Amino acid sequence: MGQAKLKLAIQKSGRLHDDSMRLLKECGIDVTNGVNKLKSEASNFPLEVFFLRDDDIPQYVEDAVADIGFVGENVVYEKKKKIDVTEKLGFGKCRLSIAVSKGENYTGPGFLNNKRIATSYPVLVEDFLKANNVKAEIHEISGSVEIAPGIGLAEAICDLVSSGSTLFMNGLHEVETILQSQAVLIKNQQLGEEQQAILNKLLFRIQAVKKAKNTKYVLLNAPNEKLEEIISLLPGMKSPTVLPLAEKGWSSVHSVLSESEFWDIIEKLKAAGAQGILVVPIEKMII
Ligand code: PRT
Ligand code: ZN
Repeated sequence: MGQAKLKLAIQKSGRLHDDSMRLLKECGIDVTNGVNKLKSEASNFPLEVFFLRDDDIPQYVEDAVADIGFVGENVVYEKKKKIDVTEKLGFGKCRLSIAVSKGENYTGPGFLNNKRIATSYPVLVEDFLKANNVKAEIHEISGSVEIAPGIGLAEAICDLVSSGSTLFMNGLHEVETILQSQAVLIKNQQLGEEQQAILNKLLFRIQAVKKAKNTKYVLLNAPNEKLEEIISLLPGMKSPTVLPLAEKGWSSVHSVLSESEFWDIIEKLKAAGAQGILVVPIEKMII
């Protein structure tokens, strides 16, 4: 009997492919990605990777062809398959938004009454319309949704937006966000015990990588008479490390800061007399 393996489905090519492969690599999992390969086995982790179209991933996971998948929440919630969403992965961030021509005076969802909306997300748009008591006609199209108003096919569109430049270039403006989306890990609802154990190991690594991405390691020099004040500014994982410097009256202080509090705290540290502040990335973080 062979060793149990976890089967993971990721996007074959497209916006999520590279980040999915990078995440595996950051988790210390080596997967070769041959051109036109359907699947590949990790050399140092019990994982088999299937390369598929993103739209098909929820179905494959529901059917247990794959145990887990990396896919956008937009696809997960549009497809409404029987799968569980287990972990947000922090990449592939975008939003699903309604947009209308720049000249239109949009006053709220009621504007959409009796209008035509072009989209590749009919299910999510229908949910939005129902929740807002609006009756509109949904035109499902599979690509280049943003040109629909320009060619007279629809008065509004609903599509994914990240920078907003596609909408801008097509003379459209965003009026409602109906979903914030990022890549997530989905899993089959009847995962076997062995597969669940492998998934737990993978999740442990993913969480360590995600935590590290949001955190920085900070080293600074502090005059001893200011040490107490400087230490009180640092949250740290437990308490900061303090080491004496060769120069008398000075210490080196090491600590860990989250990305969000970073700028605020750095300014306060400087004001309190800290010098030679070094901020370095953390590769993995296990707490
Ligand atoms: O072949 P396959 O079916 O696998 O790929 P696909 O063509 O369906 O999907 P792909 O590779 O375009 O996108 C995969 C996933 O990436 C999506 O399901 C989202 O979860 C995520 N994602 C993140 C995006 C975007 N950002 C995004 N900006 N998907 C699409 N876009 C498109 C959008 O549709 C629009 O055309 O980019 C354009 C808008 O971008 P901005 O920057 O101009 O606003
Ligand atoms: Zn797709």
